[in-house]
Amino acid sequence: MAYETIEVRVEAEKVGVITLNRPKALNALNDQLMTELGQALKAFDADEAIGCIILTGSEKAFAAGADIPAMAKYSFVDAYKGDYITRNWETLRSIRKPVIAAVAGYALGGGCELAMMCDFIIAADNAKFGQPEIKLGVIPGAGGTQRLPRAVGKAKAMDMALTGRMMDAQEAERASLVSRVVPLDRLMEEALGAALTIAGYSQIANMAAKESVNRAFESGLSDGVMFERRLFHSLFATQDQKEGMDAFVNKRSAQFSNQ
Ligand code: CO8
Repeated sequence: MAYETIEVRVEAEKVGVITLNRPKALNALNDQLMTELGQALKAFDADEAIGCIILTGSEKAFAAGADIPAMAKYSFVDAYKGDYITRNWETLRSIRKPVIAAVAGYALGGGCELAMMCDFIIAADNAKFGQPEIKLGVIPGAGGTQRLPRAVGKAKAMDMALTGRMMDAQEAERASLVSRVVPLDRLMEEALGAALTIAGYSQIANMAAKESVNRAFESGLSDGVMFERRLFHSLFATQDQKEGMDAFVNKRSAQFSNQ
């Protein structure tokens, strides 16, 4: 499919890479971009060959937020009834394969929220995260006030949401917003390495792991542990479990069939 605001490619026949591509607007997330991103994510999710997806931007900006000029004139009725700002944003949440955010430069407002909706974030050392919506007279609208405190705790989340200040990559790693920080010129290599590792595992186990970790944010400990246990038990019905354990026992590398 031909896209105008994103670029899509496949690496090593098993990793789908989506690059946000509105360089003149620092990858500001307008309706067209979010629609195209949703289409590309769904296509990779449905592609049997793809085991992991990377979402990235440019060296200067992952995304500088929702498109401010596009939403500046909206009334409440436009925003609420037309849903121009928020539609398509939930698509990322529905993707079952692992999605890694490879973030360089600015990840602000909706850009920070988009990164947090991915399964984990690998940051370049020039990455800057922030929820500066307060400066525009609004607040985060794609989960920032909910996901940020879950990632970094109340104090830093309040600090970010109320002052609008940016957090650099080192602070983001200390605060557990990102899983790793790497030099800018190694960002894609590192993200691809992680994605290839994941894509080499059973897609079913990957989906189950993702579902179960996400459950930790939706349930109490006992319910979450029970959810995990049921998924764990159910994986014994897969060929991949037989293959993975047989490979270990026989000291060979596993070849998963995603069955
Ligand atoms: N929207 C549209 N265009 C943008 C945006 C944006 N968010 N950010 C930057 N641009 C454009 C600039 O207007 C500029 O365009 P032009 O050259 O035509 O003037 C170009 O990108 C380059 O930007 P700057 O010249 O400002 O570059 P600097 O390096 O000087 O500054 C900054 C970079 C610090 C990133 C600065 O551009 C900035 O502060 N941008 C706005 C950041 C921001 O406030 N983001 C939050 C937006 S609101 C939001 O995201 C709400 C999310 C709600 C999601 C709801 C869905 C559910």
